[in-house]
Amino acid sequence: MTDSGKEKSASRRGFLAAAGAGAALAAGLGKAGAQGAKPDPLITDIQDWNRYLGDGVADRPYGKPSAFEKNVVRRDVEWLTASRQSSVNFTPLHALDGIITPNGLCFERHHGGIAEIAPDKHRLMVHGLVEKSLVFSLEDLKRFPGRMNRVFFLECAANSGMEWRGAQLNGCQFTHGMVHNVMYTGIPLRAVLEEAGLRTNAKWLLAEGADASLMTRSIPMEKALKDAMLGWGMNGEALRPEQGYPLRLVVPGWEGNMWIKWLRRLEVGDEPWQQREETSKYTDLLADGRSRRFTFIMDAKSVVTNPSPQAPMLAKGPNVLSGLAWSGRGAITRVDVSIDGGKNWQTARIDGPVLPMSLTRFYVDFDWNGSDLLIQSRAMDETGYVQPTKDELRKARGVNSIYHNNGIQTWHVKANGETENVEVL
Ligand SMILES: Nc1nc2c(c(=O)[nH]1)N[C@H]1C(S)=C(S)[C@@H](COP(=O)(O)O)O[C@H]1N2
Ligand SMILES: [Mo]
Repeated sequence: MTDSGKEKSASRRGFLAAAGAGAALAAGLGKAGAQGAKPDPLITDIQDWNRYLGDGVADRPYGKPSAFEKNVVRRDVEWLTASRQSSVNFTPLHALDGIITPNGLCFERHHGGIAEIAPDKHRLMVHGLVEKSLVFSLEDLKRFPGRMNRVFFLECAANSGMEWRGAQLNGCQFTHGMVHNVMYTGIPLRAVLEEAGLRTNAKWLLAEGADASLMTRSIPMEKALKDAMLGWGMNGEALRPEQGYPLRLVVPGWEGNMWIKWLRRLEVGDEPWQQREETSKYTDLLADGRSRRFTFIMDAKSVVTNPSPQAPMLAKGPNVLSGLAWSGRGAITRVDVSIDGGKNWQTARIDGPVLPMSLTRFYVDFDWNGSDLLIQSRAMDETGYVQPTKDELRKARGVNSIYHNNGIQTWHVKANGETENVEVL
C-alpha cells in the first residue's frame, strides 16, 4: 500500500522464496523470516513430538485449543469488572480471523452473574395480551416446526463507550471487543407468539431472564414478529452458560441488552414497560440534557483488528491488514481503509460470507515500508449508511453518553511497529 507496485511484487517474491525453503522452516518464519534472515537451525532438528507417541483420543473427550494459544482469552478491565452485580469481559478480536467467534471466546456481560440452569427445570412462560397463556419446556420448543440456523453479531450498546471523550483503552479487544458473532439454532419467536394467539392490541413484548438480575426489556411487537429467535444452539452445540443456557432471545441487529439470556418469561402488552434497562440505563443523554429514547439498532461500525495495539506490526514488507465490519441495518456492502488518518481511502477486499447483521471480514494486502501509519476503516451498509467519524458523532450527540459509539477508530503504527490507540484531530 505504501510502496509502488513494482517494489511490492519484488518483495512478495522474496517472501515466497523464504517460505518455500522447507516445511519444517515454516514455524521459524516469524519476524526474522519475513525479512529474509536465516531461521534458527535447531528448528530443523528432530523434535520430541516427532519421536514420542502423543495423547490418545481418550485423553481429550472435549477438545481445547493448543497450550501455545493460552494468551488468546477473554480479558477484562479491572475498573470495569467491579463485582458479580455487574461484570463484563471482552472478545480477543485481534487474535481471531474469519467471522465466527469461538464459543469459549465470546465476550460476556452479566448483571447478576452466570445462572447455572438445569434444562429440565427451565420453563418459558408466554402470557399477557394473548388468547391463552402457555408454559413451554425446552423439549416443547425443540418440537416446534420451522427450526432455523442464523449467524448474527451481538454487540453491547456500551461497546467503545469508554472512547467518547478521547482515546482510552489500548487494544481492539477492549475498545471493540463487546461483540461476538455465532450461528444460532432455534425457532422464530413468532412461532410461540402465534401459538399463544396475539390479541389485536398486542404491540409490545416484555422479555425476562431467570438470572439474579431479572433482566427485563420491552421489545416492539413488529421486531419480535419480523426476525427475532428463541435460540438454544450456538455454533452447533448448546448455548454456553455464559450466553444464557439453555435459552436466549436473539434480536438481530439490535443492542445486546435486549438479547435476554436464560429467557423465562414473555409478556405481551400494549405499551413499553419502561424498565430500568431502558430508562436510567441504555438511553443516550444528549448535550442539552434530553435523552434519545429507544436506540435499539446498532449502526454500521468497523475496526481494524490487525494491526492493533495487542497485535503490532512485526516486519516490513508483505503484511496483511485485517478487520471486521458489521451493521444492525443489514449487510455490509463496502469497507474503505486509510493509512494516513482519513485523507486517502482505498476499498478493502471482503472475504468470507457477507450476511445481514453479521460480522464481515475484510483485508488489505500491502507492503509496509516502515513509515508511520494512521490506520482507519470505514464501513458502509446496504441502506447507504456510512460509518461516521468520532467527531461527527460528538457534534450530533455530545459526550455525555456511553452508548452507541460507532465512530471511526484510528491506530497509530510507529516505525518500530508498536501500535497505539489515538485520535486524529
Ligand atoms: N438475563 C440476562 N440477559 C442479558 C444480560 C443479563 O445480565 N441478564 N445482559 C445483557 C447485555 S447488557 C448484553 S450486552 C448481552 C451480552 O450477551 P453475552 O453475555 O452473550 O455476550 O446480554 C444481555 N442479556
Ligand atoms: Mo450490554
